[in-house]
Amino acid sequence: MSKLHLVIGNKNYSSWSLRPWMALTMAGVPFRETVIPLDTPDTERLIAEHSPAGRVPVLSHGRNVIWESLAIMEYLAELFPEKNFWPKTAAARAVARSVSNEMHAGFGALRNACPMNLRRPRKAVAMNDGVRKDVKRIEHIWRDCRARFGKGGKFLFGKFCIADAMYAPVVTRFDTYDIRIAEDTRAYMDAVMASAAFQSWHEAAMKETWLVPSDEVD
Ligand SMILES: N[C@@H](CCC(=O)N[C@@H](CS)C(=O)NCC(=O)O)C(=O)O
Repeated sequence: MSKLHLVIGNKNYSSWSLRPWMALTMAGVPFRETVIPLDTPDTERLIAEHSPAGRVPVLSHGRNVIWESLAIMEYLAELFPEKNFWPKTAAARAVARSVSNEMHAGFGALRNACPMNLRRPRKAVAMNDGVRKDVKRIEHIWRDCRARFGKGGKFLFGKFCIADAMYAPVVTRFDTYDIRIAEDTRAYMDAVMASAAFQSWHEAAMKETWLVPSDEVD
């Protein structure tokens, strides 16, 4: 089988890149990675060498090139059915896909106000109504998934799946921006952040020196 090659952005800032990277790493699927620093004079040219959409993440696998974080993870789920990238039951899978798509398409207020920035010292920011609404909805999603499907483990559907990967950058935002959340939300965040995969990504992010000024929020 051809080898998987995942092209990603800076680990400190690239929230979309974190998603398929976490999914692959948590599943123990070997892959090669290339990091392209965002917001440099060379970024556009370097990404264009890999991605027809001009964005990261992008996965190549032999002649197949797959972009868009969720499409990449759908591809992985098809490639490795034994890894259960999605939950096993149709009911859980349907909800996992719903909340993953909701993440992919939404929560713009939170994403704009609180860009992923793992090196930022933990500090609260002023939250507008849009951010508060996003946080409330996300807490509801996590609580509901955990209650209905999470019995077999610490993650949204028990075992780590694509839905957890989709929300991993939100976990970091809630932490970095010291957002007031409930105890069960914190427990879920701790489970994601304690994973060896997240720790390894975080460690690499701490060593990066590239700066993306637009993602630096006081
Ligand atoms: N919808 C895309 C979003 C990808 C995206 O916006 N990636 C950002 C980095 S996190 C990017 O490539 N930025 C490059 C640029 O703006 O030059 C996905 O899910 O993969």
